[in-house]
Amino acid sequence: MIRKILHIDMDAFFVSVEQAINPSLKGRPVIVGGDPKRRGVVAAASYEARASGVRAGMPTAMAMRLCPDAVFIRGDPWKYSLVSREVFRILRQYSPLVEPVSIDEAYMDLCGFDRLYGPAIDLSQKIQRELYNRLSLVASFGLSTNKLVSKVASGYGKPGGIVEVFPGYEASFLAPLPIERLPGVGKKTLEKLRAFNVKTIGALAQIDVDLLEKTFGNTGRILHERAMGIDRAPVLTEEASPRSIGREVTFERDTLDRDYLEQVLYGLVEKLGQALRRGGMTAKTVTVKLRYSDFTTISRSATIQEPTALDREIFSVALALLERAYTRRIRVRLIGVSVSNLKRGALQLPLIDLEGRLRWCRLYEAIDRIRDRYGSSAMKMGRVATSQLPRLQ
Ligand code: TTP
Ligand code: MG
Repeated sequence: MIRKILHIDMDAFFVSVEQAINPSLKGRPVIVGGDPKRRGVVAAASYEARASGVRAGMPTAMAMRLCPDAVFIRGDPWKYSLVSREVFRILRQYSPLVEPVSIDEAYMDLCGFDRLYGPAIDLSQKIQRELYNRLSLVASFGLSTNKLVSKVASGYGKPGGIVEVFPGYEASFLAPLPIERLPGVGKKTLEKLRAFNVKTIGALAQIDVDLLEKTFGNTGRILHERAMGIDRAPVLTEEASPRSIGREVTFERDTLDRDYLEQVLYGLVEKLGQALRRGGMTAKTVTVKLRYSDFTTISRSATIQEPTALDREIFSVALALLERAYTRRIRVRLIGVSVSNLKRGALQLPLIDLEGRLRWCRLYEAIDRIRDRYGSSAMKMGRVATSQLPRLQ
C-alpha cells in the first residue's frame, strides 16, 4: 500500500503568533528573540527581516544592525506553546495520527484518508485554510510517501506553499537540492561529504553504498537510502491521554470544619492543575467527592464550557460542587477532586482574550517551576498558605 504522509511546518512561527495578536505587525520586518543587551539571540524572524539577512540563532544585536527597521519583540515561550497546542488540536480534528516534532512542526499519516476527505492535497488545503482562518497563522505543507521527503517538500514550499511529491518521484525531487537540505545530515557528515566533492543529494545517491559504508559505517547505508528518498519510519502518535486525573485525601481525624475543607480542596486542585499542565492537557469536567464518617459517599460533577488547566478556574467549580455535596452536618472523613473529559492541547483561544488567561498561565508556570525545584511546600497561594494541611498524595 502506498503511504501518504503530510509534514506541516508553521512559517516564522513565533513572529506569526505576534502578528496574529497584533495585526499591525503583518508585512513588516519583525524579530522575536532574547534581549540584545544580554547577548540574546534571534528565535524567529519574519520573511521581511530575513530579506536583510537576519537568521534564527544570530545575536539579536547583530540582527538589529542588519535590519534597523525591524520591530523587536522579546519572546514569550508560554504564549507560543499555547498557540502551538491549539495548532495541534486543529490537526487532531482530522486524524488522531499526528506526530508532533517540535513546537511548530508535525507529521500526519493520511493513509486511507481519501475516502473520507478526498485527495490528500485537498485536505492539506483545507487544514491550511483552517489554520489561517482560526489562528491567523500560515503553514507550509509537504506531501509524499514518507516523512523524509515530505519534510523536505514543506521546506521547499515556504512560505505558505503546499508541495506534493508523487510516488516514484522521491529521488528525482531530492536530486538537485544541496546536501544540507537532507534531514539528519549533521555538520561532521557534511564536511566529509564536501571532501568527497558531493554537493547535491543526487550526487550522494550515486556514490557506491560500500564506499559510504566504509567511510560512515552503518550511517553510510542509511545516508544512501535517504539520498534516494527512502524512509520507512512510521508516524508515531503520542500515547493516549488518561481519561481522568484525581487527587483525594483521608483525614487523620474526621472534620466538621468547613474552612478547612475548602483549604484542603484548594491544595488538591493545585495538584491537579500542575498534573494537567505537565501533561499538556486541559479538562472540561470537575468532580468533587466527599465521604462522611458513616462511610456514605457523595460526589457532584459539573462540566464547564471552556476546557482549562488553570487552578483558579478549576477551584471555582470545585467550590460550588463542595457546596452542593456538603449537605449533612456530620463529620467528613475524605475529600477528593478529579477532572475528566481531558484533551491534549491548549486552553481555548480565541486570540482576543488570550492576554488575560496568559497572565494566569505564566503565573502558574512559574509556580510549577519553583515547586519542581524546591518541592511543593516552597510556594503556596493565599488560601492554603497559613494552615496546617494533611499530606496530599
Ligand atoms: P522553525 O520552524 O525552524 O522556524 P520558523 O517557524 O520561525 O520559520 P520557518 O519554519 O518559516 O522557516 O522554528 C519554529 C520556532 O522555533 C521559531 O519560530 C522560533 C523557535 N526557534 C528558536 O527559538 N530558536 C531557533 O534557533 C530556531 C531555529 C527556532
Ligand atoms: Mg517553522
